[in-house]
Amino acid sequence: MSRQGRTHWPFGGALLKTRTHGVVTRLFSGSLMAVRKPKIVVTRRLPEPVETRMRELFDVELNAEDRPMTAEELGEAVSRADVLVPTVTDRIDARVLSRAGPDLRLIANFGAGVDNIDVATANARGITVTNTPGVLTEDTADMTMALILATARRVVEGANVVQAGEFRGWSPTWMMGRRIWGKRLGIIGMGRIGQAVARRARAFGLSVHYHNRKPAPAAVVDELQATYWESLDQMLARTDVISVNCPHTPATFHLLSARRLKLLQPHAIVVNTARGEVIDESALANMVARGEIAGAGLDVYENEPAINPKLMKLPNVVLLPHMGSATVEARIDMGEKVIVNIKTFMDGHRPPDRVIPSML
Ligand code: 8YV
Repeated sequence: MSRQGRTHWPFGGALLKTRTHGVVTRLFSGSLMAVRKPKIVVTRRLPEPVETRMRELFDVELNAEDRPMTAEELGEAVSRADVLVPTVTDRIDARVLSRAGPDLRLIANFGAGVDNIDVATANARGITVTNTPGVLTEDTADMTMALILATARRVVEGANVVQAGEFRGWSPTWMMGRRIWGKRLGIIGMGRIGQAVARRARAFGLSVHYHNRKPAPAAVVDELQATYWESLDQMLARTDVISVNCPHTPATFHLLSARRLKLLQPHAIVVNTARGEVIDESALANMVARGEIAGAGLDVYENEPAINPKLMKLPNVVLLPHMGSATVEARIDMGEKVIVNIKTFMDGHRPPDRVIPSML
């Protein structure tokens, strides 16, 4: 759709157009006559310092109630905003985007994953999309290790026994889990988070194996002593712990399909802190229930917040409520990134975290 005749935004020096309605924004040879603060709609509650800064910088609509918006409300939001700040809980699909108003030029996602946004449709409508990579890497990797340890060593099961007042004393054969030291970790997706998981895993005595679209840079391979498996099938059959760390894209949907899960050894455990859609959740639940896979540690689910009821009944799974990046530090840094992306875009520059279709 042509954007001619629309307010041109970001504001780019001499190229600026004058708005004929509302607040006038115009620069002449760098001199500011009047600046309209951009209208930002934020779909969820963000950490307080982030909201405070947004209030100072922008004409911002915040969501004090923190209630996820309906598709209808998202449609209304894009029809009146210059910038939308959504999160993983908002589905910004072609239908929502069809209601985008003439001023919507940027979707600054609060989150690294952008599978909640139809980026191709947004771009085709002249809307830039940004995300927040890099600042949640270490925390998500920590949570991955926490799930590996908790699943292999039955941490939640043990804690539940104590909390229920059922600890009757030590026994040589009680609460035995599986050692992780000396085992093989198979990482699916060797991006920032995959590498951060590998670094931690090495310190825990695991050897690092990975499957990726292409081999990691030589320096990374050297540092992590990582073995590349071009064939995911072969890696699955030869590793003890599988960690999903790739984004959800059309190519990775059900990458761990029922067929591939069957390649795992029965003592293997599967951990996922990336996106639920990468695993066939129902097949995983059935196989763990039948003892064909030893256990699973999951932070994400195919149909969040719904979780396959079968999984909820199994003692050898650890289930977390999508909290991989839930540290005060990461969430403030993510907000800071959103602000930098918006500000840079407004200033007429390419925002640092622009998502381009070839990344997906
Ligand atoms: C975020 C995440 O909490 O950034 C991501 O991709 O999965 C999470 O850690 C969430 O996406 C926020 O929108």
